[in-house]
Amino acid sequence: ENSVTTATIIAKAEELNKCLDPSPLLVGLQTIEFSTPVSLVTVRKENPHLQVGGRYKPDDCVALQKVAVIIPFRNREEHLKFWLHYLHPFLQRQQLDYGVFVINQDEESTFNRAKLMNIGYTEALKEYDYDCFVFSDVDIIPMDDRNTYRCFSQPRHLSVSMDKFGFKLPYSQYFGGVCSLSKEQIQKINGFPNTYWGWGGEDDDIFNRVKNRGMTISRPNSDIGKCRMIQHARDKNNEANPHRFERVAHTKRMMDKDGLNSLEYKVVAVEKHILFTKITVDVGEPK
Ligand code: UDH
Repeated sequence: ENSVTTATIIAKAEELNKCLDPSPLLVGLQTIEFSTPVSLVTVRKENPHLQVGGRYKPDDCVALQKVAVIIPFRNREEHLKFWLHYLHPFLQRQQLDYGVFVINQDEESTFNRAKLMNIGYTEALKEYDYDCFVFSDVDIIPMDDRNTYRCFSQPRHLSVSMDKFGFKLPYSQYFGGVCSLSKEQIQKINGFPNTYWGWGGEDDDIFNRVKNRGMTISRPNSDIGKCRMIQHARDKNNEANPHRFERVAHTKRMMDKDGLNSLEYKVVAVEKHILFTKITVDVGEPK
């Protein structure tokens, strides 16, 4: 009986001590630049309150959401340093309880962004009771911390106003770059497709999944949604996928059999760094 009372008191105290929405620590629009390289040593010094694995939670209030940030990755170390340098302070100003997961595709096989996102979701849930998942390309940095990296009542597109597209959406159904979905929203769409090898189409497939399940896309306005992309050349083993248009036309038929329920991969290594958890995975080859 005593323990029930204690649990109730803790729950009440947490309720009273919830972090404010919006966070009082926000600063708004900031300058983002990529001309001066940053080192991991510097980024660690900039972020003394991180716990191993790239974990953080505010110590004076209870965060509104537990967010796993998932980065599909291979061979972009320089971009990752900029990402960590800008995003750790950004996420802390937003007072989120968060963890950063770099999902690193092993070897030379054709890159598979959406499959890495499924793997990130699955592996993050093994570590902590995350209720929200933010999927971010490693080369996109938000400029305004009012663009909260959390989940909303509908799946959210966060990188709505990118410098490389003239601070506009390239097309109205665009869902690439950075997005957030709650655990429930991800389960509702059977996660993401595992069958998009190489560049392109998987983001449009995810948009179709969301639409086919009767959900809509939520977005910040184009001021708050401003972000910068680090310029780069096309990567090796991520050529444009020639099957992408045909696949995107068949999302409805495929989404119930291609996704979390058909996900297969092997974890090759898990590295717990201070700034992030790196999970190296074997995603297999296109069939
Ligand atoms: N990614 C990697 N490594 C790779 C390929 C992709 O980490 O080898 C990840 C990374 O998070 C990246 C994301 O997947 O941000 C999306 O891949 P992308 O950056 O290649 O896609 P994007 O549309 O660029 O940004 C396409 C090639 C642009 C060539 C333009 C030349 N001016």
